[in-house]
Amino acid sequence: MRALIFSRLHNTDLRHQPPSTEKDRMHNTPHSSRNTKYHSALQLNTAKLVSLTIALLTLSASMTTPMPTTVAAKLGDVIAEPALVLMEAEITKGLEARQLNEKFKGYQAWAVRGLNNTAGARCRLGYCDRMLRNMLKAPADAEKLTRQLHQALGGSEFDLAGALKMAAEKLDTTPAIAAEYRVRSGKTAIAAVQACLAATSKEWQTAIGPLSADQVTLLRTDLYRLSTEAITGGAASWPEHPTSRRMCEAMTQMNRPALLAAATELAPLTDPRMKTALAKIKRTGNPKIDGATGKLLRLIETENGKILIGGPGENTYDLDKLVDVAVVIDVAGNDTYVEGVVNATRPVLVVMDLAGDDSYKGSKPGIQGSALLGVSMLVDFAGDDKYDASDVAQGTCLAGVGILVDWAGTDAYSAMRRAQGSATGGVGILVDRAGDDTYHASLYAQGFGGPLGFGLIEDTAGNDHYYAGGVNPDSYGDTPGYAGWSQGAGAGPRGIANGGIGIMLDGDGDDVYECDYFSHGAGYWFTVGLARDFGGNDQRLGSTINGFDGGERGESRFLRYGIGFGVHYGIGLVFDDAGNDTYAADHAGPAFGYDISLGGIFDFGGNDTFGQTGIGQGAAAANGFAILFSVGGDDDYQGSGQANAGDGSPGNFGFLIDYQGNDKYGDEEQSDVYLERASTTGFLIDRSEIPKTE
Ligand SMILES: [Ca+2]
Ligand SMILES: [Ca+2]
Ligand SMILES: [Ca+2]
Ligand SMILES: [Ca+2]
Repeated sequence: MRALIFSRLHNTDLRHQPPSTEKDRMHNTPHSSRNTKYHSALQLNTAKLVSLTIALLTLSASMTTPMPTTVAAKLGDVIAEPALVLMEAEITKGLEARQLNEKFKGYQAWAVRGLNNTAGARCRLGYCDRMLRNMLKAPADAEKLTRQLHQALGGSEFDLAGALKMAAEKLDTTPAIAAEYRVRSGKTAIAAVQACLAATSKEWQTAIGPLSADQVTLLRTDLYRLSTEAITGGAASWPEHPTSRRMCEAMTQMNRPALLAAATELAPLTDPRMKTALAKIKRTGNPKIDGATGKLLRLIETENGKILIGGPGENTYDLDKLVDVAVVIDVAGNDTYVEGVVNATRPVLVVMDLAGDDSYKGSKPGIQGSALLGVSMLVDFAGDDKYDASDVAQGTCLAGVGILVDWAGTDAYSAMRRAQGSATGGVGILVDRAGDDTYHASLYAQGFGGPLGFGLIEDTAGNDHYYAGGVNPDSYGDTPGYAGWSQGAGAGPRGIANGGIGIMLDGDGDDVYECDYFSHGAGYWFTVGLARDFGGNDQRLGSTINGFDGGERGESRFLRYGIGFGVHYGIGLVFDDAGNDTYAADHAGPAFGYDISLGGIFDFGGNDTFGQTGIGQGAAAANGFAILFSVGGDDDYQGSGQANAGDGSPGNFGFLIDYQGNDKYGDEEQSDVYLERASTTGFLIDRSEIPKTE
């Protein structure tokens, strides 16, 4: 079966499809005038419509969740959840009305069969499996997960342990219980740091305990090389499949409860109360150590490495010269941190900077709260900071744990491949709680989940700018562009292993997203990718605009597979809770499903614009499922082909569902059309009101 899937996928690639799907569209109503829901209902005037109306009335009456009349929602927990209940019912009733229920069940059953026949595939995660088995329920499930993660990491009570608990569950393991420390003085804070370091070191040894010496060597020598360094093209898989598979098997064998516990044991160090207590530390003696410049306060020996505490002036820490230092705490000043990898002799590294505008720089893989076979955390509590790195950086892991928490300031993050909340074989998290920040990376970044990975970026506030792509040429001969694989993207290296979970969360602020192929609410190969923006007017611009270095692009601008798409057993979803937003992709998105996958966009308010595309806007192909759902506002659906889903077996299902507002569709206005047949199994449902609840 696995082999069958492979050959089928290769033979039905999108490149053989015409860029426009206009021809498949079947209009049942004239569009020359803007019609009210009831006016257009009269125009349809068919028996089917009567049954649909009855079905909807039944749906409205059966709703028990109250639907607020206003669609303004800042945190997403007001309207998102009940709106998705309505949406699911709308889809179900729509399928029923056209007697497509059995066909849709057949589609879902096909997916289940595919999953059953490949059960036990390398690095399969239960969460991805369940989402693919219940595609109709998947949006509601993802909405809840993203909301709860955002509340944990972006709420007033920062709760990293809570987020790690959710990550543990999604990685099919039991969550660890976070230790609690009462810290008031510098002394109790140092004791807590020491205890956290000891506990994490112990859990890490347990995590790699099941690995043979050969497996450890394999991961150390080949994991970065094959998963990252060698990826210079389209990036859908890794080279040297037999070796790559052995590495994925080794990551599977790691003790995952201990791996997650290693992360959880560090969570108390991200607490601002820890910062307050550590800031009270006074100088003892005149400590000196090779690799650190500037005045130092203390150097403490522990069984798990030294704890170095730097002073309030300017310091430079050459972290890889500080070979036996496991923890650096700097109380203030504008400091410079160079490199900082973990390795066999220093498997755990923690950097805590309490104040100042700091510079973090280096070029080795695995720095700035990132780990290649180990555990690393960077917490920066204040200041405008600059993070410059190359691969595997800024809250990223390759078989391990990588966490970066930045509490404040206008920060700039720049890296290349695997960065900014990117995880393979563990947990990779980047949290930035405030400021107008910029994120720049080329591949597998900004909330990326590879095999057995839970990768997450949470930016709580500020007007932020995200850039992902611009370096790797894409793998398609017929369209220009770059590979991106970022911004709430899950992906499995095809032919090697299933993908993980990639999540991008952004709270307040007007944000700009630039991304290249396979990005932004993106799912590819037995995986889940989620991107959610909770507030502000956001622009999803499509492909990156400038070249990676800021200069002119080599390739023309084009985004293929982007902004809420699933492909080859993938779930890729975008949620946006408020604001006037734009969604742009050139082909296979926005909101596109392809080959036993679900792609979707769920927008809960504002006047939104969905750019013209070759295929997208609730469109599906090669047996896919797509949903574009928008509540409130006057939306502009540019181009044609909305909700396009041609005939097929087991089937394509496309939905564009719009509630409220005066909306524009393509070059013809057809706002408030109650229901239109967009294509054989494509539904365009536009209601002037949110269905009433009783
Ligand atoms: Ca300092
Ligand atoms: Ca700082
Ligand atoms: Ca910031
Ligand atoms: Ca928005």
